[in-house]
Amino acid sequence: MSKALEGVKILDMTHVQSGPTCTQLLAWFGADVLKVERPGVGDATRGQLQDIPDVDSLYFTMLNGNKRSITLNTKSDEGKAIFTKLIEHCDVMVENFAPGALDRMGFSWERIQEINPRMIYASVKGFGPGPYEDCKVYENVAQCTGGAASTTGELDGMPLVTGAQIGDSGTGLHLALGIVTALYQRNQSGRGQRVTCAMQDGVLNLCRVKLRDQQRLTHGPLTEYPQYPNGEFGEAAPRAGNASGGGQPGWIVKCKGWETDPDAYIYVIAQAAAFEGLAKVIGHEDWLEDPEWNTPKARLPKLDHMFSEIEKWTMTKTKFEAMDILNPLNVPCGPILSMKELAEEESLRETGTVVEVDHPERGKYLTVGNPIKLSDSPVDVVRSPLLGEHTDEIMSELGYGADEIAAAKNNGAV
Ligand code: CAO
Repeated sequence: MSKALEGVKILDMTHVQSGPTCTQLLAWFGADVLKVERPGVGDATRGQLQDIPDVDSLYFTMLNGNKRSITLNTKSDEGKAIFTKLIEHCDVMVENFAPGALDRMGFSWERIQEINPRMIYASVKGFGPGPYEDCKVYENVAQCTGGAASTTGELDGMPLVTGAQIGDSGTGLHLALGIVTALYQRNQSGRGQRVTCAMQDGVLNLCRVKLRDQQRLTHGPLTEYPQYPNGEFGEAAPRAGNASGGGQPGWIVKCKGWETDPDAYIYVIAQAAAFEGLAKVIGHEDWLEDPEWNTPKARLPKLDHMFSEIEKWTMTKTKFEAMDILNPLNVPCGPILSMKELAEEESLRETGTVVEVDHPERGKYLTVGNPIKLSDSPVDVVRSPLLGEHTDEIMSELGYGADEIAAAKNNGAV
């Protein structure tokens, strides 16, 4: 069966996380991704957080599957000539260098268009045009500058970053959408275009509901926040602990074993439609007749007490038992699953969301496969390439003969 992006060639100049997540997704959809890396060095993540000495790290291998690697010094004259050929040869170029790095190499957007007017040139930067446009940015900086940190954390605690890589992988996802959209438009226009995603913008997009709340705040307190009605609201949308934020009261409560297992918790949403079943199962049938409890409005000022009563019940069950009992009652809930549990979860293996691949130097490792499932475009998750593994192969596809490849190696261009 063919794949959705078969025939699309990607010149992948990305490194670290944000760019590589984008190009890995495109590779899973069938694009031929040529990862360009500095000779002898490669993507810095190959050597970061190494768990096995001198073997490509999981940081690298889990972000660079299904790609081919060519080493190329794009700052040498010979390297620039080869790079120019790559620009002619490819449909899309993706990069996430510090601002201005490609211009400094001599490849401005204007120059790229001269070489290949059909080229789609996609970039991730920390910030869009404005006061911070020249700054280098990593994940947590984006979480802080995009609004996630100020709205995450305990009510009276400091701002918190989240383990979900919304700055890097989130922006990579945004960029991938921009690229396929530009490819679609190119079918009609015949022209390439510039696609840019700023990490600050990507995080803010994912925090859209918090900007919603910021504006609601000017019209009165946010009644679904735990600060209401007993606490105080300041001028900005506050942190809300584990409150659900969607107008349905929700919280994380302890389950059996919480004293020793840091993940023995479950998230429970006490929405009105399922309240009767929930009240009965936790032994609070009395709430159903009591005007102090039997409407969402009456419960709102005492959600703390309500969740502590729910918790008394969940503490008598494991998180999975609680899930099995609450789900048939239509109570939305979810156990706090650890990475260990997710890695071992059979159903995720069956859907290809968690995949085991074999690497010639590290052996078997787990990776997260493609979370986006297309019925007509199957995904085969393939291990990441070794540094420069496909240099010869790609050079010959560009038309270089064996002697020219050997010469390029001798002078350090590849
Ligand atoms: N041949 C020759 N030179 C190369 C090369 C190659 N194949 N590949 C990269 N280089 C050069 C670049 O041209 C750059 O040189 P100059 O500084 O002379 O222009 C240099 O290597 C380093 O690139 P960099 O500045 O991007 O790398 P860094 O480690 O200093 O910064 C990062 C890393 C991520 C902070 C920065 O790239 C950045 O801000 N990127 C945009 C935002 C982003 O994607 N951040 C997410 C990263 S994941 O958390």
